[in-house]
Amino acid sequence: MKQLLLYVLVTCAVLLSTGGSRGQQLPAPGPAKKPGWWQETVVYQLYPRSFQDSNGDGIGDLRGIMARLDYLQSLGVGTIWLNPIYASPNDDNGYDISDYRQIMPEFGTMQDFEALLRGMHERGLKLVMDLVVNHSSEEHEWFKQSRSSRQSPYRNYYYWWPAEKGTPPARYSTFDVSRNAWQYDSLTNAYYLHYFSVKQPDLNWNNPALRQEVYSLMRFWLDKGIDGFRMDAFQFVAKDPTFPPMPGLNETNYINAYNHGPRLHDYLQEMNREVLSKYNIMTVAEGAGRNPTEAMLFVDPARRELNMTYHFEAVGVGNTPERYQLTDLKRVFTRWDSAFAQKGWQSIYLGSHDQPRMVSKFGDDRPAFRAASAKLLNTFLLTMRGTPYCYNGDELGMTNSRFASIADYRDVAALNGYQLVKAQGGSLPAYLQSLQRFSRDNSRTPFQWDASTNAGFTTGTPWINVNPNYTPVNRAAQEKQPDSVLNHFRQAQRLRQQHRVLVHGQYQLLDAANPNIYAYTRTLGPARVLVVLNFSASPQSWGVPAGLAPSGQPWLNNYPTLAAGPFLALQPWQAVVLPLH
Ligand code: TEU
Ligand code: CA
Repeated sequence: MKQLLLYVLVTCAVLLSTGGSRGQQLPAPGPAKKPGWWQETVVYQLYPRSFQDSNGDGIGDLRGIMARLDYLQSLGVGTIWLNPIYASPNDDNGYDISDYRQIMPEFGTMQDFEALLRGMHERGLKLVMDLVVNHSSEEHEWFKQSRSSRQSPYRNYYYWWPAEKGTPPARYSTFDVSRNAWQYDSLTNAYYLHYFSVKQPDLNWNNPALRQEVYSLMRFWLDKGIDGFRMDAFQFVAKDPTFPPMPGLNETNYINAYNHGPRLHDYLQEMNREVLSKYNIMTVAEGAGRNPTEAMLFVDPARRELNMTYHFEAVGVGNTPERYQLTDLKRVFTRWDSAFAQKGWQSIYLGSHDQPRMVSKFGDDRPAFRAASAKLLNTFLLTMRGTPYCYNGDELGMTNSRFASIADYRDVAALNGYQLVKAQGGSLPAYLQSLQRFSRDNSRTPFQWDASTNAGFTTGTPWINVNPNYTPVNRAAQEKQPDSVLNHFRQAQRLRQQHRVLVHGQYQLLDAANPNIYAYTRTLGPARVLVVLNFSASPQSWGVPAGLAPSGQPWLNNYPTLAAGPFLALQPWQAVVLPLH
């Protein structure tokens, strides 16, 4: 099982030590400074391929998104992060880019993009684009040139190892069918490096010409008016071009080993000087740093690099064969919060296009508990310090798709993992079972708009099957129910906008050892709130600590009532936000 997990885990779940503060004694917040807009926004991550198809080809597109702008605005979120929409042969759903300045024809045209950006700005929504520059597609013109000859001016845009030097020192790849990150290319008798699939050759950041190309394409989009970048796999971009042997490197530790290569921060500081500092934008690096200390290097304002990062440790807590322990989740979130209490900023998320659905993993997606637990998780995301990220569909409590057959999967990670298990004579049924829990395709199924065919996503055949639970779980039904997951999300998000304490307030964990209840306070000057979350399917009684007397009605409650007193009697998955005296 452990071995199988490795094939399917699609996170950079860095294996972090468990040390660090338990957060009981937190330092006072730093001096008041005008916050950046990116601290006070809520980000909605939108997976364009699965959001809304406008022309019946079964693939979501920009005009589809445009048709849903009023819905996005109705959520109250401030920023939309679009997964890649650039030209791509789609080996890895757009994370393999063949032209950074073109829109993928399946998604639309540059005119469509410009209209979409205008439409968002008119509604007060900001737009953040994915920036995928650890690697390109093998179909990018740079790579075609690079591969054509050892003399090509583009040769050093990528990493090549001449075969006359022998086999290159071992490097592992995340998606490769044999896990080898070196691919032999007979045209020039050399190997090229690919940390991801064989069709995603790694770009050579040691080459200043390549870096200038990246800065130039960043300006291209920023000058169109976009509001920032989510920087894909950025912790991997820095590499020692001599590729020294890495003793002890293996299939489980390579992600850590590749993190934080030489000159990574030189590149970021250069990028900041040349590009980022010239715009009022949001920048977030994916997976940056193996621990909070390393992550701080990216976001310490004095270093002039990025605004925030997001780590994998919390989502990694749920990626275990057994169900996760709430105490682990609390420890991880608390440790990261305390590391950023004085300076820097972080992202808060539980789901993404690389993760299974948050309600299936951290909540309870059985019909009796799905809605309550989804509301609880949204309460959590929207009451933590940091910028919350809502992955599209999580505002409805969409669940894992749990496909039965490999033919239903589309993700290169799942398909190549299957080939690998097969080649090694492993158990394919066991692999399929693990995909039902961990595959990235669980969260990539079409958005569930209504109860019509294909959930209102397309009039054609969807590129990936719709989750069959779309008849009970869809947006149209939830619009009609005042207490739906959707309306609760809107309420929670409004609450965050109204109360700065929920954005900037100091976080203090309570009752750290409680295996069922996640409780914390947020404090900003005189403003103080208590958040109590019952992460279990059974009723729980929780004794309110002395000095934390709630005043008045809950600000937010996912049940109609709360039995309060010296003990809170919490219903299954009940989540309450209580103002304090
Ligand atoms: O992910 C990079 C990353 O390291 C992981 O979270 C990734 O899912 C895992 O290593 C692959 O199993 C980013 C994107 O979010 C992901 O969708 C892309 O597939 C990947 O980069 C390559 O571009
Ligand atoms: Ca389409």
